[in-house]
Amino acid sequence: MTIKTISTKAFDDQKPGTSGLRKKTPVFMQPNYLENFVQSIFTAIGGATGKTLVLGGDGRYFNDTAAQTILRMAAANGAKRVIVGQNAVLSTPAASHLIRLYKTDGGIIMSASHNPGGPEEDFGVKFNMPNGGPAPEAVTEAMYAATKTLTEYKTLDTPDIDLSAIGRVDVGGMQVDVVDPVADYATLMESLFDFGAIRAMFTAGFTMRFDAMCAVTGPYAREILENRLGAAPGTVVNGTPLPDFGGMHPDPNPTWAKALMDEMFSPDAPAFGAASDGDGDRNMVVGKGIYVSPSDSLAVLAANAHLAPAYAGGLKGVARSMPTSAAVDRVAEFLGIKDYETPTGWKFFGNLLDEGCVTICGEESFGTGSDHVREKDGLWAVLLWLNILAVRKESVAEILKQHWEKFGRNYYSRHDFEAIETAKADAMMAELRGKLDGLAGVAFDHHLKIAEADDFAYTDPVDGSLSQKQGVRILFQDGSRIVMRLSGTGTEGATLRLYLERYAPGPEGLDLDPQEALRPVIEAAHEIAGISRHTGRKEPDVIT
Ligand code: G16
Repeated sequence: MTIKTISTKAFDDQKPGTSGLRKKTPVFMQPNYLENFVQSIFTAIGGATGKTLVLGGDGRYFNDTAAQTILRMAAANGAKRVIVGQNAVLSTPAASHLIRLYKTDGGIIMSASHNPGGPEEDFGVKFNMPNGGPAPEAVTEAMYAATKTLTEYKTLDTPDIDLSAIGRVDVGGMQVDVVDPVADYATLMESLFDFGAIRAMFTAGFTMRFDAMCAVTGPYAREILENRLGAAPGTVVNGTPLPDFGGMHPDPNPTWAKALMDEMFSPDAPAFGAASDGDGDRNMVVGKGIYVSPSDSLAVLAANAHLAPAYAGGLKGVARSMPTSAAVDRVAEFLGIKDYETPTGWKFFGNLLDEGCVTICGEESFGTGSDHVREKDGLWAVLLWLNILAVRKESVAEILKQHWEKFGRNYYSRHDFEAIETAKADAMMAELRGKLDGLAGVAFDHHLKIAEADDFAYTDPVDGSLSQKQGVRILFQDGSRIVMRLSGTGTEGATLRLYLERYAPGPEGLDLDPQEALRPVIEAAHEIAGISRHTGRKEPDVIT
């Protein structure tokens, strides 16, 4: 086994987005593309020499080949040990847990999350820090800087490593530990929740459906829900991970998890439904005949978390991304705990969790999690819901109804306009930013009047770092809100995300259709931003 130093040329498009570097798979498969980025990760973290890392991915196409490349490079760069999931598979929350459990120097996760997988679809790579969380902006900027000046990378001349068998192998002096991807994570979940109460609920006939969308969560969900908690065999569907996710778009929302939605709105729906995404960090929750928006799910979880053993002592605080609805703010106010508003991206929660400022975090993009790891965690959210249902012995619909009666309802929706020509999307955002200063006082139909408008900037309360241009906010006098930003996870053109919110204090008007309740806000957004004038689009591609 000899270390080889390979000459390479820098690529100019390796700037990490909201969550690592995501590109079309053929882009990642170009000679040296993955290698350049991995070498740049090592540069950004001060080299790999003597380090212990975790490695795993969501099993999508190219996951296995990329894992071999990364292991060779880690060995050639002097890493001491790599803990890798069997067959190079780990869900993102499980990887975060392993990084923390084994006190490693971080980990590399191969995933493009909720984006489709396959030879012509998407692939991605991100680095998580020793705290288990996604690299903060300062580190991703350092990676990007390294990609621009890179001239060579190191690799090891060695055959493929057998990652199918659990155990230890030596690769050029580096220890490779192949571990069961599920075991440690399942044990962690068992330590957080009242498995006895949930098991008793299933024994008493409680029914649920979990759609793993042919992605990484299948084996985790089968082990935890069916084996450990006694849910009926077949509760988990699409439970076998496939390299192309069986052609599914593993994004758990009403559009892409349509089969689950149809089942949950059918006459013989189970009591509870959930879906997870490509790498297992997102979740969608549905009750019998009722969809739970991610922002509402966060609020309900925060209000009821004390019913689960891990959170029985109360929450230190909560955090949500700026575009997420303010529903959780009302819960925080009621509980008398602090509530933080961060930019989009789980990485912004890391410092707050590490400093013990918050216990639970969430995002409108189907992400919820707690301080048990430093990633959002799809199955965790499902288990917390199950724990709450087991204790309250009420349906999802009853719990939501009571929540809205107590706190009022933040009607909320996100409209996505996908694959817009980048130049057109940029022009629209530039025009919008240019007129923000003059928007206060502008009035629309239905008594909507703008109170203020700005471009969200965030100063991290822990390390003082400043993140600017994180999304345009238009705030109305009645508490309604429009947020617009371009996605940082897409791989094709630009995706405009339009976030819409309106608060209904109740007791009247709590059970409207969200799109109807939001109509005046939607119309105002189109008028202000000129979406169809700029993009030619009138209707969104996805509504969540
Ligand atoms: C990632 C981030 C999330 C973020 C989401 C949407 O999720 O981890 O924090 O909310 O992207 O980002 P954007 O609106 O920029 O597309 P995931 O599940 O893709 O890793």
